[in-house]
Amino acid sequence: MEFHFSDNDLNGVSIIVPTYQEAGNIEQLVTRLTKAMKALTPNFEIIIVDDNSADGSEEIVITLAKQDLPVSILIRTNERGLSSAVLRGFEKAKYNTLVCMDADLSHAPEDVPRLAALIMQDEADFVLGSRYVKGGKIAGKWGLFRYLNSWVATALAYPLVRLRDPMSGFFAIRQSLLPKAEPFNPIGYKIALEVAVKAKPERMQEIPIHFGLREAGESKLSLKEQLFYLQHLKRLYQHRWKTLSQFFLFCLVGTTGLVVDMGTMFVGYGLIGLSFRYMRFLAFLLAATSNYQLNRMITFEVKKGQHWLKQWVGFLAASAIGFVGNWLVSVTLYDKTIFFHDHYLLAVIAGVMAGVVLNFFLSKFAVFESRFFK
Ligand SMILES: Nc1nc2c(ncn2[C@@H]2O[C@H](COP(=O)(O)OP(=O)(O)O)[C@@H](O)[C@H]2O)c(=O)[nH]1
Ligand SMILES: [Mg+2]
Repeated sequence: MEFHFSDNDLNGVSIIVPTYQEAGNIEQLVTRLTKAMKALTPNFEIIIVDDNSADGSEEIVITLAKQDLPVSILIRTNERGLSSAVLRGFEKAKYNTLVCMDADLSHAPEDVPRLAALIMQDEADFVLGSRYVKGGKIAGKWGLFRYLNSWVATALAYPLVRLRDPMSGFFAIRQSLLPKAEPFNPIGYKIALEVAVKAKPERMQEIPIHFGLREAGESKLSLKEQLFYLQHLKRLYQHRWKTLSQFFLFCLVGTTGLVVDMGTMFVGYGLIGLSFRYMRFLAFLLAATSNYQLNRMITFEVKKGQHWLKQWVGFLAASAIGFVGNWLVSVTLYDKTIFFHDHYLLAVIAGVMAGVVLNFFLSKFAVFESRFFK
């Protein structure tokens, strides 16, 4: 998916509203927005980006536009998704201040001028409507799970960008940052996070909003979206710290390998009573194969069609060499120093760490990202 942003130098505000099945909210949204915006500037437009809802939204917008309300609708039939809808709206926008908000009236139209004004008055390049700064509020009662969920999701994004509410879908941005931004990869829901990371605004502000209840229709946020979010985070981390985040995932996968290894031993040796020696070998092979598959899918995201068997052999070799490194380091430390001789478990840890690092770099450069194994 590619996006093209040319520089808009027209002074004013383009408000982008992604919609899917929001017919029941559009009229109120547009009339309240128009009233609120007129107090700030006569130069504004509302662009609804609808993914072919076919629920009467189009007719409603056409009727409103006929009443001289500055609204238009872009209907997409070949793409779906909230983030890409917003970016398509940004492409079409004609003014130099862009705002993105939900259609369901949980974002108050009356708050939009406050967001936009900070950009227009050159006090910020990115303004986030935030539920979690002082003065921010959330209507309705949230259960413990929802709080926890939101807190974890926010904390996971914090190293990427210092925002208190990166999950918010309510923000304003200076248009001129977009043409220079790094390519957007709009998966999932978190468009504010994607834009803040890729467009790198220098001056960011979070201002409190009262997050209301959805007026009509239903939320489209599902468990699937939450999984998309994890994938989105992974992409952003890899974008920022590629090798480091691969290493982190590699270690995580390694931990699951330990579980496979121990589970295999428990079943084969503990329950069935097979030979310990042979089981060690089998368990290693199973654990290494499961690590291989997970690293292939998650850590290095190998594309389909690349040679499974050849890479598998390469990965087993890398693991074996990693083990030799582990052995050499721990044995050398143990043999040559009094300290590690006395603290032999620390020698084991040092060996494991050396082995993991060696295994990682071999897997990365000599197997998964090497031409030879493709
Ligand atoms: N164009 C478009 N808009 C979407 C899509 N999914 C959600 N939206 C809109 O994005 C906004 C936020 O969605 P909503 O369901 O309210 O999510 P919630 O506030 O997290 O429950 C609303 O205006 C939706 O209509 C989509 O796939 N395409
Ligand atoms: Mg909503």
